[in-house]
Parts: sequence; structure tokens; C-alpha cells
Amino acid sequence: MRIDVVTLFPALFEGPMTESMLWKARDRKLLDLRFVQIRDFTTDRHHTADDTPYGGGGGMIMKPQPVVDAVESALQDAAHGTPVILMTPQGRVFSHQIATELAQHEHIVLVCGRYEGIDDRVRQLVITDEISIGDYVLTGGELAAMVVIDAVIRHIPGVLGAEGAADRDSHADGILEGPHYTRPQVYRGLSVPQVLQQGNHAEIEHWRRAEGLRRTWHNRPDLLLKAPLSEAERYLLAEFAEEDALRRLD
Ligand code: 21W
Repeated sequence: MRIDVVTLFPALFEGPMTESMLWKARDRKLLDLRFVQIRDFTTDRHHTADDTPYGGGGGMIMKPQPVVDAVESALQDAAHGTPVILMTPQGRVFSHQIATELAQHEHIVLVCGRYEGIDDRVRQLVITDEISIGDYVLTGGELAAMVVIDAVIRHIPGVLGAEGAADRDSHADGILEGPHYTRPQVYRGLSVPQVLQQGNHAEIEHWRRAEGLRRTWHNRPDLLLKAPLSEAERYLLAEFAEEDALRRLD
């Protein structure tokens, strides 16, 4: 898979993109990650990439021409339908599903904004998708692009090693994962649950699903509206609700 990142700050990617999984993916030629420096496409002698906003309001806005030219250089020889994604707080919120969807493409382009934003004609002319990574304010699109790259490349066949399949991930089936343990058997007085030590795989699977459901109930009840649950699982949820109700009576 090829990913082009269009940015004023390619150096921000150096640390994260040369470590661990990302690096292995690049090393094994599964990921062709490139950076396009927007400033290289400015035409004045000061290499100006931003300007003041029409209508006032303060802050600076990225000029359209250097960004559009940078995107078009990333798209040279690109297949029709190559996603050109603007990282923006106004985008649809990134998710596991969007990550798997993007991983199906042979090539994607990520455009990172800085300052107060990018002249909207960039969006109108070359952008096909807009993605936010959540409802909080960052200083630019670069960290958000790194989050997207990390989540997407896990779905390229061959990138994940012994850690296992991306379709077993938390979020893949709409409920959270349960707790994990390794040795020692007792740490600061806390024991590994009996069921994990006994090695009955059916019971272990059942326990993991139940604990995952418990975490989902407590931390992400919003996920339960969409999760496909069995009769037995809905019964477990009713038990968690009852436990909570009883605790409130204490
Ligand atoms: C954030 C630029 C907010 C402009 C009041 C006065 C890309 C992002 C970004 C940014 C504003 C993503 C303001 C989640 C994010 C990104 C930079 C609006 C701020 N408020 N996902 N000025 N959050 N952020 N103006 O911030 O480019 S994806």
C-alpha cells in the first residue's frame, strides 16, 4: 500500500514512522510511505504557504495553490478513485470500520492542515473524504494522520506478526476486549483468575466475552446499542445493571 502525506511538517513523522510495526511494514515493502512538503510548491521567494482570512477573524489560512499542487504531485499516475483525505476537525469521526475501508485501497493521500485551516477551495477541488480523530482540538492534522496511518496499516495482509489478526481487535465486533494476564500468578496480592489458569478453552472464551461485555457496559455503553448480542449476553447485561443498582443502595 502507498500512503502520501501532504504536510508543512514532514519532520514530525520521523520518530513514530521509523519505529516498530510501521518500520517493519516499510522495510518489508508492504508500506510505501511518502511525504510531500507543501512549501516546495510555493512560488514566491519567501515560500509563503499561508495568508490572512477573507472576512477577518484572525489567525492564518493555508493558501490553496501550494496545497492543490502538492496533492496533484502525489496523485501523478494514481488510479482513479484514489482517496484524498483531509484531516480536519470538521470530518467524519475515524473508526475501526473506516480503517478497514481505507486499507482496501492500493494508494491513499492524507492532507494535513495547520494554522486556522485550509482555503476551502482545496476541499472543493481535490478532497474526496474528510476525517477527524475525535472531539478535541489539536494544533494540526499531522498527529491525526499518524493515528490513521497506524490504524490502517494493521489491516494490510502481512503487517501484523504473532500479535494476531486485526479482525480479533477490540472494536472489530463492537464490544471491548476483556482483561489480559501474564506471569506471575500472584502479583502484590492479586491473583490471575482461576478460569484462565485451568485451561478450559470454551470456559475461557465465555469468560473473556463476559468480561469484555462488563467493560463495555461500564466504559462504552454507547457501543451496546449496535453490538450483535445473544440472549445470554443480554442476560449478563441485565445482571451488570442490577449489580450497579444494588451498589447504589449501599
Ligand atoms: C483545530 C485547526 C481547530 C483549526 C477558536 C479559535 C485534523 C484535528 C485536526 C485545528 C481549528 C483532527 C479555534 C481532531 C483536530 C486539525 C487543527 C479551529 C480553533 N477555536 N481531529 N480558534 N481534532 N486540527 N480553530 O483538531 O487539523 S484531524
